[in-house]
Amino acid sequence: MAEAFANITQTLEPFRGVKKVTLEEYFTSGHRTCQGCESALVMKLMVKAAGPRTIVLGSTGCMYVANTTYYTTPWVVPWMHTQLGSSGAAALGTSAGLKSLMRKGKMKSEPINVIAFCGDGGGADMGLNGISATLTHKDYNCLILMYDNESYANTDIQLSGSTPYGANTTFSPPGSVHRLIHTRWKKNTAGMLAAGHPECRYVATVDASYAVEMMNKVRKALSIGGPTFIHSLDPCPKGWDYDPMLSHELGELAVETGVFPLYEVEDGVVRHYGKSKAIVEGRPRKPVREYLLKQGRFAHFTEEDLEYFQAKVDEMWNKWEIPGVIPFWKEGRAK
Ligand SMILES: Cc1ncc(C[n+]2csc(CCOP(=O)(O)OP(=O)(O)O)c2C)c(N)n1
Ligand code: SF4
Ligand SMILES: [Mg+2]
Repeated sequence: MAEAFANITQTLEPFRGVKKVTLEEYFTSGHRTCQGCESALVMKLMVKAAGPRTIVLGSTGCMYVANTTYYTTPWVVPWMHTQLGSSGAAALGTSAGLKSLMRKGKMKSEPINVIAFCGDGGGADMGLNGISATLTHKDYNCLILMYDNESYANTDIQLSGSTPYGANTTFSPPGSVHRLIHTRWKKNTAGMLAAGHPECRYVATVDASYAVEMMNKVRKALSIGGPTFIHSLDPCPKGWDYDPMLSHELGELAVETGVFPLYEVEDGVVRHYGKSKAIVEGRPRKPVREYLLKQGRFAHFTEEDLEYFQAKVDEMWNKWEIPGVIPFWKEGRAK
């Protein structure tokens, strides 16, 4: 009997519209994130989508520090902190531990969701090796969700491999001698993980401005079986330097300008979503300046910087093997 649960997941049907979303909350009051923090919303939606029989592991960062002040916590489900860079190990270890305890009959056999989240510093940089290893272990059900606020935010907005080109961070302040200190293009984390892990059945990008779609991708990731990965783009009023009331709008603009494509890769098949799908089918993208110039971290950009940023985003849509996902093109193909 216990063996029967060895790799079975919960059945989590997609929410068919916002009115069908469950009312129960598993991430409630008791945190102290900044006003307008999109990552806090991501936590709330992530665990709402997962439901009560869920364990959440959180790597060091804003979503650990600001969510677990001494004697208070917003988490209603079991939650544990894991070291920065350890989300992969935490996900795999917890999943393996549960499986072992159930097999030995030491706990009731039932499918329990395991979610480990990490920031972009903890996921795209420091913990990339552990996430990669976990995505090769097809016998363990777990989801790693990377909330990407595009900096090491908790330690005062330092540059990460996920920080966009040219952004002003505490490690890359614009100056009179060098206007742009950060001149590297942002890592393509979801595309890289999807392309390189044949045992991983599901990788997706999400944006909490499209909340139902986001929750349904979490539900699919948890119920498909095996290790899965979701990359969430999270506007951060403090790090991106904008009025907190603009979080939702910036999330939409990231998609409408084509800066952050929404897609999933399920069993090797790519599916673009929502406005990203419309862009693939020919809808014009909004100019990236509409997104960038709403944020103080790009206030030092000149026309030349805006044009460069636009050209790089154009390249992603017009030249990549799979628009917004796979960045190669065949030798000899027109550039
Ligand atoms: C091994 C290690 N190095 C450095 C730190 C200090 N530190 C704590 S939180 C943090 C930022 C993490 O950034 P990210 O993963 O992007 O999460 P965010 O703070 O942006 O939410 C850092 C560098 C640490 N806790 N552990
Ligand atoms: S710094 Fe950014 S990610 Fe951290 S709590 Fe504030 S808004 Fe959220
Ligand atoms: Mg971060």
